[in-house]
Amino acid sequence: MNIKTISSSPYDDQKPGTSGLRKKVTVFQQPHYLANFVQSIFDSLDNCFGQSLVLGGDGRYYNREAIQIIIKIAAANGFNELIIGQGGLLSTPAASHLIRKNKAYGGLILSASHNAGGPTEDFGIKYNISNGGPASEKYTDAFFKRSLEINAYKMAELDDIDLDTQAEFKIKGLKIRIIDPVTDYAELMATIFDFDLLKESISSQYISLCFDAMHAITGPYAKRILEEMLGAPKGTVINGEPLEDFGGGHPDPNLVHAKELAQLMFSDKAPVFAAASDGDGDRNMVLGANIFVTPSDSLAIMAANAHYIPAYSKGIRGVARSMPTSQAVDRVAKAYNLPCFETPTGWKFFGNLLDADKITLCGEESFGSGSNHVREKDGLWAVLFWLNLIAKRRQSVADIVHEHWQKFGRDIYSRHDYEAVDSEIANDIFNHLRELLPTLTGKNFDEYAINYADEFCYQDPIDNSISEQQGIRIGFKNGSRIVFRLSGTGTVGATLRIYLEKFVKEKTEYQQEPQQALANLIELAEQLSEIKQRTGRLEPTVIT
Ligand code: VG1
Ligand code: CO
Repeated sequence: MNIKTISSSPYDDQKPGTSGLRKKVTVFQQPHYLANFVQSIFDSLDNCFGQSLVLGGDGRYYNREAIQIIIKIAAANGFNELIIGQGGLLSTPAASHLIRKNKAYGGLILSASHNAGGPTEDFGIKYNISNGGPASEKYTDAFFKRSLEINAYKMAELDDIDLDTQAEFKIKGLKIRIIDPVTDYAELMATIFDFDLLKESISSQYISLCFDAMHAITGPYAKRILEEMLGAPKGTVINGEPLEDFGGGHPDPNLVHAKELAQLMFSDKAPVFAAASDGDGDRNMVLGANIFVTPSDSLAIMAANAHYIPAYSKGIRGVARSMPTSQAVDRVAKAYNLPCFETPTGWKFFGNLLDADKITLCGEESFGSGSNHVREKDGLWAVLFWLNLIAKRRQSVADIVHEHWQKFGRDIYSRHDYEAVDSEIANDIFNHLRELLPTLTGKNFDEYAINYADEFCYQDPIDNSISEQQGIRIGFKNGSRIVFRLSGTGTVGATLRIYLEKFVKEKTEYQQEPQQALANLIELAEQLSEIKQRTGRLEPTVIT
Protein backbone atom coordinates (compact mmCIF):
# COMPACT_ATOMS: atom_id res chain seq x y z
CA MET A 1 0.00 0.00 0.00
CA ASN A 2 1.40 3.39 -0.94
CA ILE A 3 1.37 5.83 1.91
CA LYS A 4 1.72 9.57 1.54
CA THR A 5 2.83 11.85 4.33
CA ILE A 6 1.04 15.15 4.06
CA SER A 7 2.38 18.25 5.81
CA SER A 8 -0.03 20.36 7.78
CA SER A 9 -0.05 22.96 10.53
CA PRO A 10 -1.79 22.50 13.84
CA TYR A 11 -5.13 24.07 14.76
CA ASP A 12 -5.50 25.34 18.30
CA ASP A 13 -9.19 24.54 18.83
CA GLN A 14 -9.36 20.74 18.76
CA LYS A 15 -10.14 20.19 22.42
CA PRO A 16 -12.86 17.54 22.76
CA GLY A 17 -15.82 18.53 24.94
CA THR A 18 -18.45 16.49 26.81
CA SER A 19 -18.75 14.11 23.88
CA GLY A 20 -16.00 14.42 21.30
CA LEU A 21 -14.98 17.29 19.06
CA ARG A 22 -17.93 19.32 17.76
CA LYS A 23 -17.63 22.23 15.39
CA LYS A 24 -19.43 23.83 12.50
CA VAL A 25 -19.14 21.81 9.28
CA THR A 26 -17.26 24.75 7.77
CA VAL A 27 -14.62 24.42 10.49
CA PHE A 28 -14.20 20.70 9.73
CA GLN A 29 -13.93 21.52 6.02
CA GLN A 30 -10.84 23.67 6.52
CA PRO A 31 -7.73 22.17 4.92
CA HIS A 32 -6.41 19.17 6.91
CA TYR A 33 -8.69 19.92 9.89
CA LEU A 34 -10.34 16.52 10.20
CA ALA A 35 -7.19 14.68 9.11
CA ASN A 36 -5.09 16.45 11.75
CA PHE A 37 -7.49 15.43 14.49
CA VAL A 38 -7.77 11.82 13.37
CA GLN A 39 -3.99 11.53 13.10
CA SER A 40 -3.69 13.10 16.57
CA ILE A 41 -5.96 10.37 17.92
CA PHE A 42 -4.00 7.58 16.25
CA ASP A 43 -0.68 9.11 17.37
CA SER A 44 -1.93 9.10 20.97
CA LEU A 45 -3.00 5.46 20.95
CA ASP A 46 -0.54 2.76 21.85
CA ASN A 47 -0.27 0.86 18.63
CA CYS A 48 -2.85 0.72 15.90
CA PHE A 49 -0.90 -1.82 13.90
CA GLY A 50 -2.92 -4.90 12.95
CA GLN A 51 -5.97 -3.68 14.88
CA SER A 52 -9.58 -3.32 13.83
CA LEU A 53 -11.61 -0.13 13.94
CA VAL A 54 -15.38 0.44 13.84
CA LEU A 55 -16.49 3.41 11.78
CA GLY A 56 -19.86 5.08 11.24
CA GLY A 57 -21.95 8.11 11.94
CA ASP A 58 -25.41 9.57 12.28
CA GLY A 59 -25.63 10.39 8.57
CA ARG A 60 -25.43 14.13 8.93
CA TYR A 61 -23.92 16.39 6.27
CA TYR A 62 -20.17 15.64 5.75
CA ASN A 63 -20.51 12.09 7.15
CA ARG A 64 -19.61 10.40 3.87
CA GLU A 65 -16.67 12.66 3.02
CA ALA A 66 -15.30 12.25 6.53
CA ILE A 67 -15.52 8.46 6.35
CA GLN A 68 -13.56 8.33 3.09
CA ILE A 69 -10.83 10.50 4.63
CA ILE A 70 -10.71 8.41 7.81
CA ILE A 71 -10.50 5.12 5.89
CA LYS A 72 -7.32 6.33 4.19
CA ILE A 73 -5.73 7.62 7.38
CA ALA A 74 -6.63 4.48 9.34
CA ALA A 75 -5.15 2.28 6.60
CA ALA A 76 -1.95 4.34 6.58
CA ASN A 77 -1.65 4.04 10.35
CA GLY A 78 -1.63 0.25 10.27
CA PHE A 79 -5.21 -0.77 11.06
CA ASN A 80 -5.86 -3.98 9.17
CA GLU A 81 -9.62 -4.23 9.52
CA LEU A 82 -12.32 -1.58 9.19
CA ILE A 83 -15.91 -2.40 10.15
CA ILE A 84 -18.18 0.22 8.60
CA GLY A 85 -21.94 0.65 8.72
CA GLN A 86 -23.59 0.53 5.28
CA GLY A 87 -24.11 4.05 3.94
CA GLY A 88 -21.62 5.19 6.58
CA LEU A 89 -24.38 4.86 9.16
CA LEU A 90 -24.16 3.61 12.73
CA SER A 91 -26.04 4.77 15.77
CA THR A 92 -23.84 5.51 18.76
CA PRO A 93 -25.10 2.53 20.82
CA ALA A 94 -24.81 0.22 17.79
CA ALA A 95 -21.21 1.34 17.26
CA SER A 96 -20.49 0.67 20.92
CA HIS A 97 -21.94 -2.82 20.59
CA LEU A 98 -19.94 -3.56 17.42
CA ILE A 99 -16.69 -2.58 19.09
CA ARG A 100 -17.43 -4.96 21.95
CA LYS A 101 -18.76 -7.79 19.84
CA ASN A 102 -15.87 -7.73 17.38
CA LYS A 103 -13.27 -7.06 20.08
CA ALA A 104 -12.18 -4.09 18.00
CA TYR A 105 -9.43 -1.79 19.19
CA GLY A 106 -11.83 1.14 19.12
CA GLY A 107 -14.20 3.12 16.98
CA LEU A 108 -14.72 6.52 15.46
CA ILE A 109 -18.29 7.80 15.67
CA LEU A 110 -19.18 10.76 13.51
CA SER A 111 -21.91 12.76 15.11
CA ALA A 112 -22.81 16.00 16.77
CA SER A 113 -25.78 14.22 18.31
CA HIS A 114 -28.62 16.63 19.09
CA ASN A 115 -26.98 19.59 17.31
CA ALA A 116 -28.52 20.60 13.99
CA GLY A 117 -26.95 19.27 10.76
CA GLY A 118 -26.35 20.67 7.26
CA PRO A 119 -23.68 22.64 5.39
CA THR A 120 -23.82 25.55 7.84
CA GLU A 121 -24.58 23.50 10.95
CA ASP A 122 -22.61 21.09 13.11
CA PHE A 123 -20.41 18.05 12.67
CA GLY A 124 -18.58 16.00 15.27
CA ILE A 125 -16.22 13.11 15.85
CA LYS A 126 -15.65 10.95 18.88
CA TYR A 127 -13.24 8.13 19.65
CA ASN A 128 -14.47 5.12 21.62
CA ILE A 129 -12.08 2.69 23.26
CA SER A 130 -12.10 -1.11 23.26
CA ASN A 131 -14.76 -1.40 25.98
CA GLY A 132 -17.10 0.34 23.51
CA GLY A 133 -17.31 3.53 25.57
CA PRO A 134 -16.22 7.10 24.97
CA ALA A 135 -12.53 7.75 25.58
CA SER A 136 -11.91 9.14 29.06
CA GLU A 137 -10.31 12.52 29.74
CA LYS A 138 -6.89 10.88 29.94
CA TYR A 139 -7.25 10.07 26.22
CA THR A 140 -9.02 13.22 25.11
CA ASP A 141 -6.40 15.39 26.83
CA ALA A 142 -3.71 13.46 24.94
CA PHE A 143 -5.55 13.93 21.62
CA PHE A 144 -5.75 17.65 22.21
CA LYS A 145 -2.12 17.94 23.25
CA ARG A 146 -1.02 16.09 20.12
CA SER A 147 -3.28 18.24 17.90
CA LEU A 148 -1.41 21.36 19.06
CA GLU A 149 1.89 20.12 17.75
CA ILE A 150 1.02 17.92 14.78
CA ASN A 151 2.72 18.84 11.52
CA ALA A 152 1.86 15.95 9.22
CA TYR A 153 -0.51 13.06 8.75
CA LYS A 154 -0.41 9.82 6.83
CA MET A 155 -2.81 8.76 4.10
CA ALA A 156 -2.99 5.56 2.09
CA GLU A 157 -3.35 6.02 -1.63
CA LEU A 158 -6.72 4.32 -2.08
CA ASP A 159 -9.77 4.99 -4.21
CA ASP A 160 -12.94 5.95 -2.39
CA ILE A 161 -14.74 2.90 -1.03
CA ASP A 162 -18.31 2.02 -2.03
CA LEU A 163 -20.11 2.49 1.27
CA ASP A 164 -23.55 1.53 0.00
CA THR A 165 -23.16 -2.17 -0.70
CA GLN A 166 -22.79 -4.72 2.06
CA ALA A 167 -19.56 -6.51 1.31
CA GLU A 168 -16.38 -7.93 2.70
CA PHE A 169 -13.18 -7.41 0.74
CA LYS A 170 -9.48 -6.84 1.02
CA ILE A 171 -7.45 -4.06 -0.52
CA LYS A 172 -3.73 -4.59 -0.26
CA GLY A 173 -3.97 -6.42 3.06
CA LEU A 174 -6.63 -4.12 4.54
CA LYS A 175 -9.86 -5.95 5.27
CA ILE A 176 -12.99 -3.85 4.88
CA ARG A 177 -16.41 -5.01 6.01
CA ILE A 178 -19.44 -2.94 5.03
CA ILE A 179 -22.13 -4.32 7.30
CA ASP A 180 -25.80 -3.81 7.90
CA PRO A 181 -25.89 -1.21 10.68
CA VAL A 182 -28.96 -2.64 12.39
CA THR A 183 -28.68 -6.45 12.55
CA ASP A 184 -26.17 -6.91 15.38
CA TYR A 185 -27.86 -4.27 17.51
CA ALA A 186 -31.32 -5.73 16.95
CA GLU A 187 -30.03 -9.17 17.95
CA LEU A 188 -28.63 -7.71 21.15
CA MET A 189 -31.98 -6.11 22.03
CA ALA A 190 -33.70 -9.47 21.59
CA THR A 191 -31.41 -10.96 24.26
CA ILE A 192 -32.35 -8.25 26.79
CA PHE A 193 -36.11 -7.90 26.44
CA ASP A 194 -39.06 -10.27 26.20
CA PHE A 195 -39.71 -9.98 22.45
CA ASP A 196 -42.48 -12.61 22.51
CA LEU A 197 -44.42 -10.67 25.11
CA LEU A 198 -43.83 -7.44 23.21
CA LYS A 199 -45.02 -9.00 19.93
CA GLU A 200 -48.16 -10.25 21.61
CA SER A 201 -48.86 -6.92 23.37
CA ILE A 202 -48.35 -4.92 20.18
CA SER A 203 -50.26 -7.24 17.82
CA SER A 204 -53.23 -7.46 20.20
CA GLN A 205 -53.12 -3.65 20.27
CA TYR A 206 -52.79 -3.65 24.02
CA ILE A 207 -49.90 -1.32 23.30
CA SER A 208 -50.36 1.26 20.55
CA LEU A 209 -47.33 3.41 19.88
CA CYS A 210 -45.64 6.15 17.88
CA PHE A 211 -41.90 6.62 17.49
CA ASP A 212 -40.41 9.86 16.15
CA ALA A 213 -36.95 9.28 14.67
CA MET A 214 -36.63 12.99 13.89
CA HIS A 215 -35.06 12.22 10.48
CA ALA A 216 -31.97 10.99 12.27
CA ILE A 217 -30.16 7.68 12.66
CA THR A 218 -32.76 5.69 14.63
CA GLY A 219 -35.20 5.52 11.71
CA PRO A 220 -33.79 2.26 10.27
CA TYR A 221 -33.29 0.78 13.76
CA ALA A 222 -36.80 1.60 14.97
CA LYS A 223 -38.41 0.39 11.73
CA ARG A 224 -36.58 -2.92 11.89
CA ILE A 225 -37.19 -3.57 15.57
CA LEU A 226 -40.60 -2.02 16.22
CA GLU A 227 -42.29 -2.58 12.88
CA GLU A 228 -40.59 -5.66 11.40
CA MET A 229 -39.60 -7.67 14.45
CA LEU A 230 -42.31 -6.68 16.92
CA GLY A 231 -45.11 -6.24 14.40
CA ALA A 232 -46.10 -2.63 15.04
CA PRO A 233 -48.12 -1.27 12.11
CA LYS A 234 -46.25 0.41 9.24
CA GLY A 235 -46.13 4.11 9.95
CA THR A 236 -45.51 3.62 13.68
CA VAL A 237 -42.09 5.15 13.06
CA ILE A 238 -42.48 8.73 11.85
CA ASN A 239 -39.75 10.90 10.32
CA GLY A 240 -37.93 7.59 9.81
CA GLU A 241 -35.70 8.52 6.87
CA PRO A 242 -32.25 9.75 7.98
CA LEU A 243 -31.57 13.09 6.26
CA GLU A 244 -28.31 15.01 6.09
CA ASP A 245 -29.95 18.04 7.69
CA PHE A 246 -32.52 16.14 9.77
CA GLY A 247 -35.23 17.87 7.76
CA GLY A 248 -34.04 21.24 9.04
CA GLY A 249 -34.90 20.48 12.66
CA HIS A 250 -32.93 19.88 15.82
CA PRO A 251 -32.79 16.13 16.42
CA ASP A 252 -33.16 16.75 20.13
CA PRO A 253 -35.86 14.65 21.74
CA ASN A 254 -37.53 17.03 24.15
CA LEU A 255 -40.87 18.78 24.41
CA VAL A 256 -39.57 21.77 22.46
CA HIS A 257 -38.05 20.01 19.46
CA ALA A 258 -40.44 17.04 19.28
CA LYS A 259 -43.45 19.31 19.58
CA GLU A 260 -45.73 17.43 17.16
CA LEU A 261 -45.32 14.23 19.10
CA ALA A 262 -45.92 15.99 22.40
CA GLN A 263 -49.10 17.54 21.00
CA LEU A 264 -50.34 14.13 19.87
CA MET A 265 -49.73 12.65 23.31
CA PHE A 266 -51.76 15.34 25.01
CA SER A 267 -54.68 14.95 22.58
CA ASP A 268 -57.56 12.47 22.56
CA LYS A 269 -55.82 10.57 19.73
CA ALA A 270 -52.87 9.69 21.92
CA PRO A 271 -51.58 6.11 21.68
CA VAL A 272 -50.51 4.25 24.83
CA PHE A 273 -46.85 5.08 24.33
CA ALA A 274 -44.66 7.43 22.33
CA ALA A 275 -40.96 8.15 22.13
CA ALA A 276 -38.47 10.21 20.19
CA SER A 277 -34.74 9.91 19.84
CA ASP A 278 -31.81 12.13 18.96
CA GLY A 279 -29.36 12.54 16.06
CA ASP A 280 -27.13 9.58 16.94
CA GLY A 281 -29.71 7.39 18.69
CA ASP A 282 -28.38 7.49 22.23
CA ARG A 283 -31.14 9.59 23.79
CA ASN A 284 -34.83 9.09 24.24
CA MET A 285 -37.91 10.99 25.28
CA VAL A 286 -40.67 8.86 26.76
CA LEU A 287 -44.33 9.86 26.75
CA GLY A 288 -47.56 8.15 27.68
CA ALA A 289 -51.08 9.34 26.99
CA ASN A 290 -51.26 12.70 28.76
CA ILE A 291 -47.92 12.33 30.47
CA PHE A 292 -44.30 13.22 29.82
CA VAL A 293 -41.74 11.25 31.80
CA THR A 294 -38.78 13.37 32.86
CA PRO A 295 -35.54 11.56 32.08
CA SER A 296 -34.51 11.61 35.73
CA ASP A 297 -37.78 9.91 36.68
CA SER A 298 -37.39 7.47 33.81
CA LEU A 299 -34.04 6.32 35.22
CA ALA A 300 -35.49 5.97 38.72
CA ILE A 301 -38.48 4.01 37.44
CA MET A 302 -36.23 1.70 35.43
CA ALA A 303 -34.12 1.05 38.50
CA ALA A 304 -37.18 0.30 40.62
CA ASN A 305 -38.64 -2.03 37.98
CA ALA A 306 -35.57 -3.68 36.50
CA HIS A 307 -36.61 -7.10 37.80
CA TYR A 308 -39.49 -7.14 35.27
CA ILE A 309 -36.99 -7.19 32.40
CA PRO A 310 -35.42 -10.57 31.51
CA ALA A 311 -31.80 -9.33 31.37
CA TYR A 312 -32.04 -7.71 34.81
CA SER A 313 -34.44 -10.14 36.47
CA LYS A 314 -31.75 -11.46 38.80
CA GLY A 315 -31.16 -7.99 40.20
CA ILE A 316 -28.95 -5.03 39.42
CA ARG A 317 -25.54 -4.27 40.90
CA GLY A 318 -25.98 -0.56 41.44
CA VAL A 319 -26.96 2.67 39.72
CA ALA A 320 -25.31 5.93 38.71
CA ARG A 321 -26.49 9.31 37.55
CA SER A 322 -24.74 12.42 36.33
CA MET A 323 -24.53 15.14 38.96
CA PRO A 324 -27.24 17.45 37.54
CA THR A 325 -29.68 14.54 37.15
CA SER A 326 -32.38 14.60 39.83
CA GLN A 327 -32.01 12.56 42.98
CA ALA A 328 -35.03 10.39 42.14
CA VAL A 329 -32.82 7.36 41.45
CA ASP A 330 -30.99 7.87 44.76
CA ARG A 331 -34.28 7.28 46.57
CA VAL A 332 -34.77 3.98 44.75
CA ALA A 333 -31.20 2.94 45.50
CA LYS A 334 -31.68 3.74 49.17
CA ALA A 335 -34.93 1.76 49.36
CA TYR A 336 -33.40 -1.28 47.66
CA ASN A 337 -30.03 -0.97 49.32
CA LEU A 338 -28.17 -0.49 46.04
CA PRO A 339 -24.89 1.39 45.57
CA CYS A 340 -25.53 4.76 43.89
CA PHE A 341 -22.85 6.91 42.23
CA GLU A 342 -22.89 10.57 41.22
CA THR A 343 -20.63 11.32 38.24
CA PRO A 344 -19.87 14.38 36.13
CA THR A 345 -21.94 15.01 33.01
CA GLY A 346 -21.02 12.82 30.03
CA TRP A 347 -21.16 9.08 29.43
CA LYS A 348 -17.39 8.63 29.61
CA PHE A 349 -17.63 8.77 33.41
CA PHE A 350 -19.87 5.69 33.62
CA GLY A 351 -17.47 3.41 31.72
CA ASN A 352 -15.20 2.47 34.63
CA LEU A 353 -18.16 1.79 36.93
CA LEU A 354 -19.78 -0.44 34.32
CA ASP A 355 -16.53 -2.28 33.54
CA ALA A 356 -15.93 -2.90 37.24
CA ASP A 357 -19.50 -4.22 37.56
CA LYS A 358 -20.33 -1.64 40.22
CA ILE A 359 -23.46 -0.52 38.36
CA THR A 360 -25.96 -2.01 35.92
CA LEU A 361 -28.09 1.04 35.06
CA CYS A 362 -27.14 4.67 34.63
CA GLY A 363 -28.55 7.85 33.19
CA GLU A 364 -28.57 11.58 32.72
CA GLU A 365 -31.17 14.30 32.94
CA SER A 366 -30.54 15.09 29.27
CA PHE A 367 -32.71 12.20 28.01
CA GLY A 368 -30.00 9.54 28.10
CA SER A 369 -30.09 6.23 29.91
CA GLY A 370 -28.42 2.89 29.47
CA SER A 371 -27.11 -0.28 31.03
CA ASN A 372 -24.14 -2.60 30.98
CA HIS A 373 -25.23 -4.04 27.60
CA VAL A 374 -23.09 -1.42 25.83
CA ARG A 375 -20.93 1.48 27.01
CA GLU A 376 -23.05 4.31 25.61
CA LYS A 377 -26.45 5.63 26.43
CA ASP A 378 -29.07 3.96 24.32
CA GLY A 379 -32.32 5.52 23.14
CA LEU A 380 -34.07 2.49 21.64
CA TRP A 381 -33.03 0.32 24.55
CA ALA A 382 -34.86 2.73 26.87
CA VAL A 383 -37.92 2.63 24.61
CA LEU A 384 -37.92 -1.19 24.67
CA PHE A 385 -37.44 -1.14 28.43
CA TRP A 386 -40.58 0.98 28.82
CA LEU A 387 -42.57 -1.14 26.37
CA ASN A 388 -41.53 -4.32 28.18
CA LEU A 389 -42.52 -2.73 31.49
CA ILE A 390 -45.95 -1.66 30.24
CA ALA A 391 -46.52 -5.11 28.74
CA LYS A 392 -45.49 -6.87 31.92
CA ARG A 393 -47.20 -4.65 34.48
CA ARG A 394 -50.23 -4.12 32.26
CA GLN A 395 -50.47 -0.54 33.37
CA SER A 396 -50.38 2.76 31.54
CA VAL A 397 -47.32 5.00 31.60
CA ALA A 398 -49.23 7.47 33.79
CA ASP A 399 -50.16 4.77 36.31
CA ILE A 400 -46.60 3.50 36.50
CA VAL A 401 -45.26 7.01 37.08
CA HIS A 402 -47.92 7.96 39.63
CA GLU A 403 -47.40 4.78 41.61
CA HIS A 404 -43.70 5.50 41.63
CA TRP A 405 -44.25 8.99 43.04
CA GLN A 406 -46.56 7.61 45.68
CA LYS A 407 -43.92 5.24 46.85
CA PHE A 408 -40.82 7.43 46.58
CA GLY A 409 -42.06 11.01 46.37
CA ARG A 410 -41.48 13.20 43.31
CA ASP A 411 -38.45 15.24 42.34
CA ILE A 412 -40.05 18.00 40.30
CA TYR A 413 -37.42 18.91 37.74
CA SER A 414 -36.56 21.38 35.00
CA ARG A 415 -33.54 22.59 33.05
CA HIS A 416 -33.21 26.14 31.72
CA ASP A 417 -30.69 26.67 28.93
CA TYR A 418 -29.29 30.01 27.87
CA GLU A 419 -27.70 29.31 24.49
CA ALA A 420 -25.06 31.24 22.53
CA VAL A 421 -24.17 33.51 25.42
CA ASP A 422 -20.99 35.55 24.98
CA SER A 423 -18.21 33.32 26.40
CA GLU A 424 -16.68 36.09 28.47
CA ILE A 425 -20.01 36.92 30.09
CA ALA A 426 -20.62 33.24 30.81
CA ASN A 427 -17.21 32.91 32.46
CA ASP A 428 -17.87 36.04 34.52
CA ILE A 429 -21.12 34.53 35.77
CA PHE A 430 -19.24 31.43 36.91
CA ASN A 431 -16.51 33.43 38.57
CA HIS A 432 -19.15 35.45 40.34
CA LEU A 433 -20.87 32.27 41.53
CA ARG A 434 -17.54 30.82 42.69
CA GLU A 435 -16.96 33.92 44.79
CA LEU A 436 -20.43 33.62 46.29
CA LEU A 437 -20.09 29.94 47.23
CA PRO A 438 -18.28 30.32 50.58
CA THR A 439 -20.88 32.85 51.78
CA LEU A 440 -23.94 30.75 50.98
CA THR A 441 -24.04 27.79 53.38
CA GLY A 442 -26.52 28.42 56.19
CA LYS A 443 -28.35 31.22 54.38
CA ASN A 444 -32.16 31.12 54.17
CA PHE A 445 -34.29 32.19 51.25
CA ASP A 446 -37.92 31.75 52.41
CA GLU A 447 -38.53 28.00 52.62
CA TYR A 448 -35.09 27.33 51.13
CA ALA A 449 -32.26 26.95 53.61
CA ILE A 450 -28.89 26.30 51.98
CA ASN A 451 -27.31 23.11 53.23
CA TYR A 452 -24.19 23.17 51.06
CA ALA A 453 -22.78 25.17 48.16
CA ASP A 454 -19.79 23.86 46.25
CA GLU A 455 -18.20 23.18 42.90
CA PHE A 456 -18.45 19.51 41.96
CA CYS A 457 -15.15 17.68 41.77
CA TYR A 458 -15.20 13.96 40.94
CA GLN A 459 -12.74 11.32 41.90
CA ASP A 460 -13.24 8.19 39.86
CA PRO A 461 -13.61 5.33 42.35
CA ILE A 462 -11.87 2.87 40.03
CA ASP A 463 -8.81 4.69 38.67
CA ASN A 464 -8.82 7.59 41.17
CA SER A 465 -8.52 10.16 38.39
CA ILE A 466 -9.84 13.59 39.34
CA SER A 467 -12.11 15.82 37.26
CA GLU A 468 -12.51 19.34 38.57
CA GLN A 469 -14.98 22.16 37.93
CA GLN A 470 -17.87 19.91 36.92
CA GLY A 471 -20.65 22.31 37.88
CA ILE A 472 -21.78 24.47 40.78
CA ARG A 473 -24.20 22.86 43.22
CA ILE A 474 -26.42 24.52 45.75
CA GLY A 475 -28.24 22.03 47.94
CA PHE A 476 -31.08 22.92 50.29
CA LYS A 477 -32.13 21.35 53.57
CA ASN A 478 -35.47 20.26 52.08
CA GLY A 479 -33.71 18.21 49.38
CA SER A 480 -34.11 20.79 46.60
CA ARG A 481 -31.13 21.71 44.42
CA ILE A 482 -29.93 24.30 41.95
CA VAL A 483 -27.02 23.38 39.67
CA PHE A 484 -25.18 25.66 37.23
CA ARG A 485 -23.06 24.22 34.43
CA LEU A 486 -21.51 25.29 31.16
CA SER A 487 -22.31 22.98 28.25
CA GLY A 488 -19.44 21.15 26.58
CA THR A 489 -21.24 20.32 23.34
CA GLY A 490 -22.24 23.70 21.91
CA THR A 491 -20.48 25.26 18.94
CA VAL A 492 -21.46 28.92 19.27
CA GLY A 493 -20.42 30.98 22.32
CA ALA A 494 -21.32 29.40 25.65
CA THR A 495 -24.46 27.57 26.70
CA LEU A 496 -25.32 28.05 30.32
CA ARG A 497 -27.48 25.42 31.92
CA ILE A 498 -29.45 25.88 35.13
CA TYR A 499 -30.82 22.65 36.59
CA LEU A 500 -33.60 22.91 39.15
CA GLU A 501 -35.22 20.31 41.33
CA LYS A 502 -37.64 20.26 44.22
CA PHE A 503 -38.62 17.22 46.22
CA VAL A 504 -42.28 16.77 47.24
CA LYS A 505 -43.70 13.94 49.30
CA GLU A 506 -47.38 14.73 49.57
CA LYS A 507 -49.84 13.37 47.06
CA THR A 508 -51.50 16.78 46.76
CA GLU A 509 -48.23 18.26 45.50
CA TYR A 510 -47.45 15.69 42.77
CA GLN A 511 -49.59 17.17 40.07
CA GLN A 512 -48.08 20.63 40.12
CA GLU A 513 -46.85 22.11 36.86
CA PRO A 514 -43.03 22.08 37.13
CA GLN A 515 -42.40 25.74 36.21
CA GLN A 516 -44.91 26.85 38.82
CA ALA A 517 -43.69 24.47 41.48
CA LEU A 518 -40.12 25.60 40.83
CA ALA A 519 -40.90 29.32 40.49
CA ASN A 520 -39.17 30.36 43.73
CA LEU A 521 -36.10 28.28 42.99
CA ILE A 522 -35.92 29.68 39.46
CA GLU A 523 -36.03 33.20 40.84
CA LEU A 524 -33.35 32.39 43.38
CA ALA A 525 -31.12 30.86 40.70
CA GLU A 526 -31.49 33.96 38.56
CA GLN A 527 -30.85 36.22 41.52
CA LEU A 528 -27.70 34.38 42.60
CA SER A 529 -26.23 34.15 39.10
CA GLU A 530 -27.37 37.62 37.98
CA ILE A 531 -27.94 35.91 34.66
CA LYS A 532 -30.54 38.31 33.31
CA GLN A 533 -28.61 41.50 34.08
CA ARG A 534 -25.35 40.04 32.86
CA THR A 535 -26.63 38.52 29.60
CA GLY A 536 -29.45 40.95 28.89
CA ARG A 537 -31.65 37.93 28.21
CA LEU A 538 -35.25 38.07 29.37
CA GLU A 539 -35.73 34.33 29.44
CA PRO A 540 -33.99 31.00 28.74
CA THR A 541 -33.61 29.86 25.11
CA VAL A 542 -34.93 26.36 25.89
CA ILE A 543 -36.78 25.02 28.90
CA THR A 544 -37.02 21.26 29.29
C1 VG1 B 1 -24.96 17.32 26.79
C2 VG1 B 1 -25.76 16.71 27.92
C3 VG1 B 1 -25.01 15.54 28.53
C4 VG1 B 1 -24.69 14.51 27.42
C5 VG1 B 1 -23.95 15.20 26.30
C6 VG1 B 1 -23.71 14.28 25.13
O1 VG1 B 1 -23.73 17.81 27.29
O2 VG1 B 1 -26.04 17.68 28.90
O3 VG1 B 1 -25.77 14.97 29.56
O4 VG1 B 1 -23.92 13.48 27.93
O5 VG1 B 1 -24.70 16.32 25.82
O6 VG1 B 1 -24.89 13.71 24.69
P1 VG1 B 1 -23.47 19.34 27.65
O7 VG1 B 1 -22.01 19.40 28.01
O8 VG1 B 1 -23.85 20.12 26.45
O9 VG1 B 1 -24.37 19.65 28.79
V1 VG1 B 1 -25.14 13.46 23.07
O10 VG1 B 1 -26.57 12.66 22.94
O11 VG1 B 1 -24.91 14.94 22.50
O12 VG1 B 1 -23.83 12.47 22.55
CO1 CO C 1 -26.74 11.77 21.26
